[in-house]
Amino acid sequence: MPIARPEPQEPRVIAHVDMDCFYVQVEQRRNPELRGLPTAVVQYNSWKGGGLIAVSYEARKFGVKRSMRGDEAKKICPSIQLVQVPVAHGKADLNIYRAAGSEVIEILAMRGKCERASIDEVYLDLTDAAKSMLLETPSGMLESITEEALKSNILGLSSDSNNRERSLIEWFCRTDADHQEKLLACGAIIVAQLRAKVLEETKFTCSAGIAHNKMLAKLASSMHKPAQQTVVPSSSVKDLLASLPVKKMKQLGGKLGSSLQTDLRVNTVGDLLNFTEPKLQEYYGINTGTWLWKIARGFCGEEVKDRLLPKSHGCGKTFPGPQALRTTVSVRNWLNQLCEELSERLQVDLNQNKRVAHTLTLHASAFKENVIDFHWKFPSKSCPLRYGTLKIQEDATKLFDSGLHDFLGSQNISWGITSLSVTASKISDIPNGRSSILRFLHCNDSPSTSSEGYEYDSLVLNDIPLTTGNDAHLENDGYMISTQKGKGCPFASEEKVVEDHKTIADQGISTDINISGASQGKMRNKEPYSILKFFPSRDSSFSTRKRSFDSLGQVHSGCDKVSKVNSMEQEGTPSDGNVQHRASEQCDQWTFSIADIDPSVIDELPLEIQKEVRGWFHASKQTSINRRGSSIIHYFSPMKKS
Ligand code: DCP
Ligand code: CA
Ligand code: CA
Repeated sequence: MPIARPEPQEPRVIAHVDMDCFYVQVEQRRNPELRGLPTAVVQYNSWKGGGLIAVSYEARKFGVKRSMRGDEAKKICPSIQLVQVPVAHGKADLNIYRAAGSEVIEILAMRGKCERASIDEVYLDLTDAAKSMLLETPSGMLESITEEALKSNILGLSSDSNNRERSLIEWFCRTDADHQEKLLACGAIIVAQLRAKVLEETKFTCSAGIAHNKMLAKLASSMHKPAQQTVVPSSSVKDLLASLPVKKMKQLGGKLGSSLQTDLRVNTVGDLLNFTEPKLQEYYGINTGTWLWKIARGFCGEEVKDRLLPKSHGCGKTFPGPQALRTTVSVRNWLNQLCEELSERLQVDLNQNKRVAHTLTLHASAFKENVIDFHWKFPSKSCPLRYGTLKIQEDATKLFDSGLHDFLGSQNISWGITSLSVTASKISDIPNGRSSILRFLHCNDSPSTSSEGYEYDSLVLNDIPLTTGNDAHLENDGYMISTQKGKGCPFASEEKVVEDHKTIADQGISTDINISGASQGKMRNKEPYSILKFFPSRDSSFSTRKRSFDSLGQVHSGCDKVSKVNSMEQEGTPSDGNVQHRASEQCDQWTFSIADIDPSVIDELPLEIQKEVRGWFHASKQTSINRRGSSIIHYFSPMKKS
């Protein structure tokens, strides 16, 4: 449910930038011969020419739409060029599009706080940049107004094509406008500059909305496309919302919007003005009521977050109609493929960005054979995320089994799975100490791959209860290709293109990270920068071919299912929370305990590592305290399944 945020003290200047027909532009840049031609990108699927996922503006003129299949598009636009999405792991591989999105973000982030909102969208907070511009050019900003800025669409500004440029210049240079609106004009100039830079450096066009908050900026960015920008002065907000269908508003596309329409006869956002705040609260609760009251007035206090990287990673696929998976073997096969891709992306994120994901979630859609039971959904399941393809596969399988068990209850009937996805969320930076140590665990010359140097195979977040979908709400900024169910789609097996930006609503979990690494990767007999060589060991077999790196073994048994998942991790780990380095069975065994570290050695270590090793000591103490029963987990009984 949406929640109202407090309004900012000072007016903000916010932009929302969205790439035009993004995947098409990426493909056109790869193959410039496609430029200017009606083009569409199609899903990996040969049935009826594949489902269209991105359509160029040239093709849109012929009436080609995203919901169509390639064959259908060819009928209405015979010259259309269809480009297939690249494929990996038997499904769409979106890496080239993600990378292209990152190129754009790098440029857009140059002028202010930047939040990556989806594969092709960002929010920018340009307040400071706009203030600086206004300070530098207080009276009349003519010299900074670019040609691109003069193409802006200013909501509420009446102008015909003959005097358009003149009225825009006047609007930008008004001396009688209040401070807030002057800042907005500066924001529009900055966004025009940024868009021009994006075009120059990446060859991509984008569209943007510029307003005083995220909600209005987002609404505006899609109003004039492609390659245009729209400004929302405060004076135009009322008219904009008066005619805006509720369903077009973010967060009102679903049940809440439908309820407004049917229960309150609210069809446009402006219609909400007929209700007092207490009335809306009476219908929808305090938070949502206030939020509705505020959006009716164009208020939105949500801040632009400083985040250039995705909030989560998800991989999914749909199996419509006869493609439904009906055996655990087939589900496992697909889960393994999805997990493999997820694991690769997590590894890249870890290597490149030093970020770790903490929660693994499995979502599925299912049906029961010959049972019409639309209410009983396959529950989404989450557990702590352990790094390493095999571990992710293993855990995802357990989550699936658990979900299937709940889904079927005591019924012993046939079932089918029509979509599967695995998502890694709750991503955070590795704390400084650990990120520093990573440099010592990797070869300097191979920062990005797992084939050389050490790998963190398993990062486990303990203490997270296994949650069901009821708790793990998914805010979907991503896309799901329609499965065309009712249309009879015999061979279609389309990917659920799960975007990078799904969020699992906060489950109120915060805990320590348990980094452990029972290796399973390729060989790591290089040990050039290992911190381990700084420490004495009971067993001096430092020539061991393969080492794992366990730390802070804070394992608990507070929740039955979690402990099941964790138990795989715990096997062989010390119960006293010592740092222990444990080689796998086939390797030379050697162990290492914190107790073995001579504290005087620490001062001789590089500073970054000193900090981390001291953290181990600290954690070791903490752990022993926790083991005596003081951990917060002891106050809670294991989660009951609903
Ligand atoms: N996408 C997808 N499946 C969907 C919707 C979108 O795979 N159902 C992909 C392809 C799009 C990209 O995400 O190119 C961005 O989606 P947008 O909704 O922003 O649409 P476009 O960028 O293609 O077009 P527009 O110019 O309307 O923004
Ligand atoms: Ca777009
Ligand atoms: Ca978009």
